Amino acid sequence: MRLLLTLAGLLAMAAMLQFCDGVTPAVLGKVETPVVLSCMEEAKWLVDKAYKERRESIKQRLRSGSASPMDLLSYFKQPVAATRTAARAADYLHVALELLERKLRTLQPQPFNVTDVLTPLQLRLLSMSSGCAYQDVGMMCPENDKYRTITGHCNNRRSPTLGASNRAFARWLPAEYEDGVSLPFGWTPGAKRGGFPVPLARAVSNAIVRFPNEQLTGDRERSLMFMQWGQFIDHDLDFTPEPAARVSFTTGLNCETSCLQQAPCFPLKIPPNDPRIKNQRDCIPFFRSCPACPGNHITIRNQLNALTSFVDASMVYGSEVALAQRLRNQTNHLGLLAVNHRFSDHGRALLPFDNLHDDPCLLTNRSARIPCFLAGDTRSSEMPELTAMHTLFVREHNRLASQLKRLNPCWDGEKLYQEARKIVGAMVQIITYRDYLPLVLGPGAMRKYMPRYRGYNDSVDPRIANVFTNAFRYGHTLIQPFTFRLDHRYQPTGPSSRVPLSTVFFATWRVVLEGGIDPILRGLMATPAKLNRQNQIAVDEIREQLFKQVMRIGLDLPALNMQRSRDHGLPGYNAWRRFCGLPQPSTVGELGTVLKNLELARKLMAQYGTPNNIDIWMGGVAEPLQPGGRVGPLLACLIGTQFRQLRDGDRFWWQNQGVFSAQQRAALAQISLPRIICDNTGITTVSGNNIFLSKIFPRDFVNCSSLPALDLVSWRERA
Ligand code: XRV
Ligand code: BMA
Repeated sequence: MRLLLTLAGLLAMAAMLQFCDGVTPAVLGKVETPVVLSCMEEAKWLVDKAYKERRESIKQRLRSGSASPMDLLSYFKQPVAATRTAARAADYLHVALELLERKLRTLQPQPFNVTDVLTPLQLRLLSMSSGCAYQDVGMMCPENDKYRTITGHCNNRRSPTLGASNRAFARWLPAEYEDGVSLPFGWTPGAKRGGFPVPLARAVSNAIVRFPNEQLTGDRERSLMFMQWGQFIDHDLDFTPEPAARVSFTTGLNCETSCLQQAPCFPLKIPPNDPRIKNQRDCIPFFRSCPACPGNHITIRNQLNALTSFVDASMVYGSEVALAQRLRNQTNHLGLLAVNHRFSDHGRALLPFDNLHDDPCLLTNRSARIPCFLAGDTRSSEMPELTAMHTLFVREHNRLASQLKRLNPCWDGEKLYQEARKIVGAMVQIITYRDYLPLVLGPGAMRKYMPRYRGYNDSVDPRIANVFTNAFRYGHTLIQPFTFRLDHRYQPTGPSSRVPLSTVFFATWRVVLEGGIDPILRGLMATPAKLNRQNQIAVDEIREQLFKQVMRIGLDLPALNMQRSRDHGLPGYNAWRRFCGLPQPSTVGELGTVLKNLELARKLMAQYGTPNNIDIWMGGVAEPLQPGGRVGPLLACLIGTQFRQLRDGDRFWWQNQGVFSAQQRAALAQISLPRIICDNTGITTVSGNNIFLSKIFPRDFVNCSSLPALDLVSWRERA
């Protein structure tokens, strides 16, 4: 019904459009400004209506007890207010442009670019009326700031929004969309990419990623903690929000239950002879990431980073002021983070619970009634190993705040909080750059991409690149199919010592009721990571059964990675090889040489037809590993480049002049992740250095007493 009204409106407005003749379809003509503004009015009405209906319908179903797990997941996908505001402004703008384009298309069937039709003034008007422009005004940065802001604003004084939360990703290469501006490759059936058909992401996953899991190879030189640190710091760097209103704005279709492909849904189609999903009309649900507000004149779709880009422990403290406040203990002046009041872990703190009206964690064990945890990042309950890391760092913050209080009895709660937060941020930086990255990149790429630190450079862009959000998912190749839990002698803890991963997603009850975080941390230290081999890329627990307890169907994480890269308009394998100065294979033989594996090259060519089109995640993880590293040359370049920018473009980098005193830096250089575990758990025997390397108990393990504790004397302030 709505569509008909819209079409009637269209025809009326079409009369106002004048078209130029010309060879360039881009220069269609001028649209009257009132038409542009009426599209914005209509867009706002549609978007608000969709959000409202969504809320109502979930409330209704919650009341009647018929809400599906998917409803709940999507309802709480955007728990933070500024993310919602940023996403809705962009929604207004995109729907308005979509409406305008439809109007024009009825009169002009040839392909054209809607934004080329609008004058700069009209684009500006749209930007203002959507709320997008508002985000850029009134940013004053303090002159003498001792601490990072929660949102990352003002880290870069010349360009205060660089690295701030709820801003668009950086683009290192121009986006590539099927229609040039917004639609992902694979959207239109039969449409080609550079002359070749686009394979189904699930088909690529089936053909290249799938392997008999009994053959899984353990990594002799990496612990499972190496995998876990990757996810933990990824959640410090980026989170891409998805629409909260998961109904198509322009038609009212519900895309959770339906497999129709209509914005914002981009469900993964099922190929013939799928090993698991026999009904080819079924799909794997997929929600396109929220579009970001466009920058000045740039109207090609980009996506939002809800987090601060900096390595600043924002997964502990939050990336928005309101959340950061909620995470603090407000009842006293000790600078503490809030902890759980209902449960403790053998007397030690657990994360506070979130007060979601209803939440996915409850669905993993209906009788246990343990909700999701609240942390600085919304994904803290996704798996118990991740929850253990969040818990560890909240305890470390509170330990540091208490010690600082003892050294400086006059410090108030704010000072204690900020100083402890500053130390925790430095710890995350040190563990990441000293211990973790060298084992990701290997010594060669480490030298190349991470030369010695030479001070803050305000012309380095510290934003997360859109491609990094996909490239860093290389870590999925390290995931074991189980959560491992070990007792104080590093022995399995009985029946629940080795539980399949598919039964731990969102299972906070396993942390609260099955022994706390110590057995999990021991499991991470004393179990090898999975080794990424070219015929053993990712396990079926994440390829067939991801989130199956809380979704209507098990998800395929590798396939989602590929679909996501198309959703984000990321260029293909060879474009990124060129970006990195690496040779670009064009034939199966050349690809075989690059991959050092002709059979794999043949399989990839059978899927994609050309190396150009290989999705970045797939091409990246297919490459042979760097000597001493766990990624190939392409991912080493993308990951190395990103982390260098996060270091050199961070004014609060722990080694930058004036951030810490020389004595404080010397003390900080002694910290280690195993020592943090010693200080905050009941664990007394831990990995020696490097925690990401060692994994055989007792050979690679040491007593806590042999590891230096952080000496805080240089934090004592003279009165
Ligand atoms: C919530 C849970 C999001 C919002 F309020 C509660 C979640 N959530 N948790 C995990 C979503 C996920 C899935 C997910 C998305 C990830 N899990 N691990 N890394 C992830 N990255 C995502 N973007
Ligand atoms: C606060 C309050 C207090 C409690 C304190 C412990 O959040 O809940 O009741 O004593 O934590 O530090």
